[in-house]
Amino acid sequence: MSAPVNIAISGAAGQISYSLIFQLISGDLLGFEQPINLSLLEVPEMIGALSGVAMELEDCASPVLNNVTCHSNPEVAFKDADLIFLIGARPRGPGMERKDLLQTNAGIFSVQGRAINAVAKRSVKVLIVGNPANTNSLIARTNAPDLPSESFIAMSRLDHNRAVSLAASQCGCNVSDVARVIVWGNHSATQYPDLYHATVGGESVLERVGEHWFKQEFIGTVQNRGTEVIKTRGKSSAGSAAHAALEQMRDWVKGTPQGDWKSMIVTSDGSYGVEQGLMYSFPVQVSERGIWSIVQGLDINEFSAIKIKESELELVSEREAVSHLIPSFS
Ligand code: NAX
Repeated sequence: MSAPVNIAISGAAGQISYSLIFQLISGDLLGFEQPINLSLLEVPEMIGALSGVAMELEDCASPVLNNVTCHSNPEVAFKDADLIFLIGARPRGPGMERKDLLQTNAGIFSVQGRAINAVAKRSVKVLIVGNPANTNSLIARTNAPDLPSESFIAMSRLDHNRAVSLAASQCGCNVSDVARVIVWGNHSATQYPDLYHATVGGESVLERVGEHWFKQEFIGTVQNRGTEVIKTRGKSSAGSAAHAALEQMRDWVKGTPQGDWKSMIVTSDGSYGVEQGLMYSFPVQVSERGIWSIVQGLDINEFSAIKIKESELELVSEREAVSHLIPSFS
């Protein structure tokens, strides 16, 4: 067996982590042959509950799990981490707007960005899940100036999966037949799920589903899916979010499928006119060596250009609201 990979998780006693952690020790991220060390981070008042999760992990007797430790200090939790899931944040409850979350969560991610900068491996990969994910990842990234900006990405995979699932259902096909869906922008109601490049069995999805359904049904349904889950379940998405986090990290480590791309929130290099430095969801391909790049050269029509800009402007205003926590904008 190879040396264990160090995986750190913040918000480890929360509902998303409770689903994610058990997938990790089943080998779903790195394979059953790859041992892992889990370093779990929580706020001090949740350390008791977190110890209960650690007990359950031990009770799984998983050969994948080499070691599990619980922490309330990020500088200890992130020490020598290879992979980090930043999930810990205050979740959105019924009737709560994302803007209310912005200020509450911004402070957490500046502290954690500095801790990662100080103690994680220089090759660390950090996936931000906690909302507002784009702006939290901007704060974490800019507070880690000694690490490459490529080391920080945030999760739009749940939105991407929702879009793929809805498109497949409308086409009457399996999700594996649908490729090249894009979710642009912010993980918020301004996100733009785009089917103009999507294919089903190699043919245009839009030709199958029609532009009217795409514009009148599809976009709004994907944008509001998180809110609908909260209304229906009484809690925000957890199992699907954990599944998406695992898939996004796995694609980042092992590469995206040939001929397809996935939506990921990454640092903008100015592609498609999005302001450089913003954390924005783009179509992204990842090489087998784990290097991501934004897919270039896609035709953007006027309808898409307006939507892409709208989400960019929302992110600019989020950035302004937390500018005191951002050492630089690039
Ligand atoms: P929970 O409230 O169940 O768990 C969050 C956990 O984070 C709590 O146990 C809390 O004690 C802990 N925490 C808070 N501050 C912390 C800190 N400074 N350090 C370490 N731990 C800390 O929320 P859960 O449902 O697990 O959701 C977690 C986050 O994911 C929320 O911000 C939520 O909005 C976000 N989501 C993001 C999604 C995305 O697509 N990017 C989708 C799902 C989800 O809504």
